[in-house]
Amino acid sequence: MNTLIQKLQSVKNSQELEEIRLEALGKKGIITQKFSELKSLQGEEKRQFAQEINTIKQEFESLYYLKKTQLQTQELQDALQNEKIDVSLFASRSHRSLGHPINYTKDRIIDYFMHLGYELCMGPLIEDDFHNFSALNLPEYHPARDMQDTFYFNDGMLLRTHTSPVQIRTMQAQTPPIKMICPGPTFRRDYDLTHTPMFHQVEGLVVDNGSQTSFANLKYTLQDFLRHIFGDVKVRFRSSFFPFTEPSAEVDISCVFCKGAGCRVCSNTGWLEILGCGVVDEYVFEAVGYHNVSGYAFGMGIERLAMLTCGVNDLRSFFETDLRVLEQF
Ligand code: 2NM
Repeated sequence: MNTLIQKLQSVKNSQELEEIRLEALGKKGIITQKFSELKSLQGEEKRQFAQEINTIKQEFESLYYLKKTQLQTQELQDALQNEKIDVSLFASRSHRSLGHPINYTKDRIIDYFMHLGYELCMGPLIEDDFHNFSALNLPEYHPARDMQDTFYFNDGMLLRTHTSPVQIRTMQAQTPPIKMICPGPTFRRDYDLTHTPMFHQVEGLVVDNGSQTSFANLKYTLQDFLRHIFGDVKVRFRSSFFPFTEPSAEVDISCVFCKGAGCRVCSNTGWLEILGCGVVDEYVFEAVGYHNVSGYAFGMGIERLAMLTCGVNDLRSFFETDLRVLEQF
């Protein structure tokens, strides 16, 4: 018994402790065996022996639990010491990334408008004719509705060709004032060097009661937005046409590569076309049941912005999931 206590006092780790516990209290342990000797004893002798071994057992157990706590505390301290991670160390360069350029660019656009209080809205990718076309003043004979450009399902539903249906849905569900942006994938039957059947858009919409919004508000917002994304660039508004806005404009920035001098990227014009915008046509407001309101909207393709800001010159490299390309971001 005394050797057990001695051993217990000099244990160095949990494993040794467990070995000694089994030596004493296991099935064939010394103390366990003493208890089985009780069977062969009687009366006063049995009582005394029982008392003796119970005392021994208690003595062993109390020392055992003391040791156990000490060792556990010690082992935890050791683990904390040895498994410490230096969080100030730099991670390996190859494992740091801004993410996919499309997402990175999308997030930068969203960030800008959310700071201005725009609500982030999303909607279905599979749309009906009303939300994707009719409500946007795209009449039945309009070329954009042609089978050439739109993916149709057998039941007349379609893959949205722009994110504008989200704005129609938001206007139907809310009342002015509205300030929203809707990012997301859009689909058109187009596939060549500069078009993929799936591409991404961000569109914005502002609606307020009466005539509280103006083209000047739109112009200021987009000018500030473009300088936020591209830095110190010139911005110009060119008169244009969209079925859902009047007046409409396309917005160019001075070429970020040649600074306006003329190069291959800007086809020697010195300008890059970045987005479309306009004052929302009264027809659209009628379609969603709005009266006596005014508003403006804008839309842009994320791929084009990503190509210009991330230095990507082939649209297809966004969709090939080639790690050698993606690792560069
Ligand atoms: C553009 C250009 C101009 C636009 C308009 C609307 C809506 F729903 F409010 F009528 N959504 N998006 C719009 C206007 C989009 O993208 C080039």
